[in-house]
Amino acid sequence: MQQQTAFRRAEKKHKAQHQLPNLSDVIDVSAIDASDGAAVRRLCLTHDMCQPSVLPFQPFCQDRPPAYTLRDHPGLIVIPNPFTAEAQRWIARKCLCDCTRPPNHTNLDPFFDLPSQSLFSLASGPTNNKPAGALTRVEAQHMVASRVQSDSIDPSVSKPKGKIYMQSAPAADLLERLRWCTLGQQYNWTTKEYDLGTSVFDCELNALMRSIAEAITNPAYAACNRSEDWPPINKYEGSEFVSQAGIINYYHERASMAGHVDKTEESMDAPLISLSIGLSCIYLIGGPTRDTEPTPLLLRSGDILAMCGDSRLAFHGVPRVLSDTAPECLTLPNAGDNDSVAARYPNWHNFATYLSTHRINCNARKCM
Ligand SMILES: O=C(O)CCC(=O)C(=O)O
Repeated sequence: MQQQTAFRRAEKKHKAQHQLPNLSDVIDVSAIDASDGAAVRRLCLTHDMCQPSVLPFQPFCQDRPPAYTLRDHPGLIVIPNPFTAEAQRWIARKCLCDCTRPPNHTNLDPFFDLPSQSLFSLASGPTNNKPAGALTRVEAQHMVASRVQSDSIDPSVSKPKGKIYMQSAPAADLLERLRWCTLGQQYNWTTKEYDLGTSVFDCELNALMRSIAEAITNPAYAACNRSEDWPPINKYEGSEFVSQAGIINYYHERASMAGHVDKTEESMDAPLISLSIGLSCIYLIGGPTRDTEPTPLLLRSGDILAMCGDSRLAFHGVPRVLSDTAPECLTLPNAGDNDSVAARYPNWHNFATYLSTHRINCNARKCM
């Protein structure tokens, strides 16, 4: 019998849904002492996290928040939640309202003709118990595999390829089936190429991603008295970063994402920048093959993870989402009612309900 790879073993260990999550070997960089541990080292950002001029609010709590890297995963940078509560809510609103609309693609597209209004507003609105078919009756032509695995996908959507089926579903049910949407250059999960056309990458989200790219340019290691040499972290000049493609992943509490490498982009020098919102998760970061022992990391709402240098081509995945871990700044029903963008995206209580039981990951890449 073929031996399981180290990555697969770690996935199985952390994924076991019948067990309570075991966080004993999961690294929580926020709990690391200010100097450093054996495997984690603190970084000093050498550039500020600046408010992009297109954003009407301050997204960051500090100019130079603490940042960390891992000895066994050169180039990985984790910044534990540097965002203001308003910024976290803004990212959630963007990911649920603006980004899921056509021409961006979602995993539901092969099955449902999604409306130009976002699925989230439709599901939250007064028509939310009307079958979406009334608005979005569609032809389900073939099954597109989602990389977010789920054991609760409605079997009625798994239709044989090539057949045409009509189906309709309430918008609220479809929202529960939303697994991903693609931004900018549209990624094709079948060919593994960016060959499905291009939509305009949300300019405000791009501005936020670029300000993060600038802040993580060439960070320094925080002073420490160990003589061991650690390699440079990220020499990429962040002012050149443009979000050309992105994926937003929507995880319900029992969802996971299998280990993979993101290697379609031509530009591997630029970091892949990834934001977490909502529930926490266990994230596995490995090496160039599945045989490298991965490190499990705890990612919380607001955390930034950047894959730079060698880690840009590392296997990674999300074996487990952790229930009941979303922060109150997201889950209190009126938390976002006075935000500067509240008029544009009203009724925070609907977002609060979704974020209490879901994790959103929003990532951006430069392709060329
Ligand atoms: O959800 C995450 O944090 C990881 C997402 C990811 O690996 C991807 O979209 O390629």
